[in-house]
Amino acid sequence: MPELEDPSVKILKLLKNAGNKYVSGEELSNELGMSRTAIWKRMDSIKEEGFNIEAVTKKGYRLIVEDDFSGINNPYGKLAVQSEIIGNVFGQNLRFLKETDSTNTVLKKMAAENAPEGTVVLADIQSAGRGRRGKTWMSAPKLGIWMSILLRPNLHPSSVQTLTLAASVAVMRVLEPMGIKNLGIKWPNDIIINGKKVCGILTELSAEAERVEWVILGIGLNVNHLEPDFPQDIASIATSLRMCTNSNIQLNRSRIAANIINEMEKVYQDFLEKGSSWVVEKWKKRSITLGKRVNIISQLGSFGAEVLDITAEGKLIVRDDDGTVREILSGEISLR
Ligand code: BTX
Repeated sequence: MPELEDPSVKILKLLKNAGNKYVSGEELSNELGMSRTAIWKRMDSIKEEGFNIEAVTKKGYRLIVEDDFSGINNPYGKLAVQSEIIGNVFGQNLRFLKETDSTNTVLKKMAAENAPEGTVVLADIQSAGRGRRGKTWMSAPKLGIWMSILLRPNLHPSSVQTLTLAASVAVMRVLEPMGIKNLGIKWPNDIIINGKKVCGILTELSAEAERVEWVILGIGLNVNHLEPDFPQDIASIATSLRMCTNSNIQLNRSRIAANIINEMEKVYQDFLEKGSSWVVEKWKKRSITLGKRVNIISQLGSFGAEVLDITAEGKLIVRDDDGTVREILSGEISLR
């Protein structure tokens, strides 16, 4: 069951909706069914997160919003993210950590303690971000979105790869309206801009033989990095949204994170209703891998091949240089 909406989130939503106008204490008190003193106390938690709220006698409260898409006056925190959530499930239970080792590790523990579907963990600083197969995910402090989402689908473990594809489709839907050129998905889960990785997805699961217990989608998105913010060894292969939008101001991580949570809820619902083939179709439209000649490192070894298609389970169908057609479940590919 989703948790009840935090009154501070509701207040923040009402203030945001009012734009630059004042909302009276009475109006807030009626909307929330709380006393005016209780409302006044809630304002502190909102201010603590970095929001600038003006209180004027006889007029009420007003949220002072600076430039809409700049990060400077757009705090990054639990209330900031939750006030942009539109669905009923994903992100209702949200833990925002100033600092942690890995959001996936935190959420795994919560999953074992019965956290509900749609639980989200976000961290501003992630000291030990993990990639696939023991690799490291560089999580520059305070610059990216380091987020994990918990799912409890009633699925066979073999369908989980499709959820990874679904997550990359959800992230793409958030980035597409930002006007970024040369944006696409590289199999299975890298989001690439101009040949460089902007987002990686790490899917972890716990399952019995026939049924999944939980799936964690770990999403790492480089947002406000400038080139020097990447360590030397990945600077040539990594990029950020800010670098690709040529923005001289910081992008609003709270809104982008919430948009991803919102899109993930929609894509997940569609996947459950319409099935894997629906996700795969959406994924294919955005793929930069299909039809390409690639080098593959997989459980079948390293070889060159041409990518023919992808199955409903998310396996890549390739024709190797000897002409043999093979299916690859997991691995690394690089475009030739
Ligand atoms: P991956 O195995 O596909 O990618 C890891 C590889 O990507 C690294 O070996 C390195 O070459 C490159 N890389 C490392 N950091 C970055 C970066 N910031 N930007 C671009 N390229 C990079 C991808 O694994 C899965 C990443 C998931 C990260 C999220 S963050 C929230 C959650 N918590 C956690 O510990 N992991 C996930």
